[in-house]
Amino acid sequence: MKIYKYPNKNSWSELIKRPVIKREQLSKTIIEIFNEVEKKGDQALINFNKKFDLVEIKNIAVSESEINDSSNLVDDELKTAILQAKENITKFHASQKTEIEKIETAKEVICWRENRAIEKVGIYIPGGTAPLFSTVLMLAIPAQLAGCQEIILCTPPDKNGEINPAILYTAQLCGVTKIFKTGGAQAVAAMTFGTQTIPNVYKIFGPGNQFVVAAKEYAQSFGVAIDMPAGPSEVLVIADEQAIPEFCAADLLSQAEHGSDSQVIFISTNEKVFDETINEINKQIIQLPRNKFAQDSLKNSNFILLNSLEKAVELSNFYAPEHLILALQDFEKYIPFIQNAGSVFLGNYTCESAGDYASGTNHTLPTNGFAKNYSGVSLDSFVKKITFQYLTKNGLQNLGKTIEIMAEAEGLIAHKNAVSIRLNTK
Ligand code: HSO
Ligand code: ZN
Repeated sequence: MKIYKYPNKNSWSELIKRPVIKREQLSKTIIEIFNEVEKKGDQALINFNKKFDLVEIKNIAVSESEINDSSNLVDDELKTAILQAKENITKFHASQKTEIEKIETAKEVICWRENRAIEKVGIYIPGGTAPLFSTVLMLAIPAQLAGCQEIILCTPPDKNGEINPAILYTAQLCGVTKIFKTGGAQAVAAMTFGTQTIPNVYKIFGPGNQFVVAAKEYAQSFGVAIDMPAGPSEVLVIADEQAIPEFCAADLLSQAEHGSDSQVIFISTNEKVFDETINEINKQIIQLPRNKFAQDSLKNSNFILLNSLEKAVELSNFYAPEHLILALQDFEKYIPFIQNAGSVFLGNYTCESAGDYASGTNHTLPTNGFAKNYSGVSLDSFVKKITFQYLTKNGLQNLGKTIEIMAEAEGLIAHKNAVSIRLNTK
């Protein structure tokens, strides 16, 4: 970890640097994989399973019986926890529904917007070291609430050709319509073009490795939308004198254990809290099973002592963290000044894990500085908004002159005529 005590403002841009991401650009590999899937469909996916997942699979689609069996393989305590999380995530996302509001912008000129669900969406869930069934909740629940008709899920199989039962259980619980055993760039290609078994989709969601990220970027050139640009997960904690070092350390480590490239930033205005948090990290880290990831990620992480909370918030806005924890006495006072952050956790008892799993907010959030211009996933991510308008003859009479003058000034006489012909004006 790198420690900075009262750094000069000139050095701030150094402090907010993210670890350089090895960008697997739209490389030959991605293009080759897309070509192969477009040409050979399911057979290409079966071949890629052999090559990358070291497993031979006959049916890419997960069967009914595999889905039903998954319920017996998840223990009751975990099922209850998943159900509780589902309830809270559903409540929060359902509250994002908006009423249609018809606005009379001028007399008898009526405009409004209506939501339409994106008909077909795809969720990607990575394989690897942590089975992210919580991400299934975060993506499938709003998709179902929005009314998406087709919600498919792709995830790589393990060496026995199986998918973690908690992922299957959560997927069927949250209305995922079909699940497929395919991962990496080839899964993204399959959702982009469709294969004999996998339907194509209009928008792809979910985290993944560098290949998946590059594949999602490439998918956009075929008219498929994606949730947001991705980067490694990150947290920034701001702590004043009443913050509890044990809690701060635990929160920082909860982010660090995600992966070697995760980034954690700790800012404090109190030297005692600052030093004790660092000591606590060194104590807690040795107990963690994912100690190696946490150690690696801490190498990229910055611990910064500043002399005011105003400066701390300014630096945080500059960094634009995915997660921001305000371990502050007067956190309410600072809320209006938070300009760039994906999701904010207030006070000593609001750990990031609450939002990662079960409080109700979404954990698919903008990373890598994109909190400056992107929101996290919400109900809105699964809908499009269509505008409607209705003008009566009186309405057009009221607005006609304005339109005619503007059209003429742009030299677009056919536009002007569309009004004049209705109103018999010249
Ligand atoms: N912190 C991750 C989400 C997650 N945490 C999933 C645990 N499981 C990105 O927001
Ligand atoms: Zn997490």
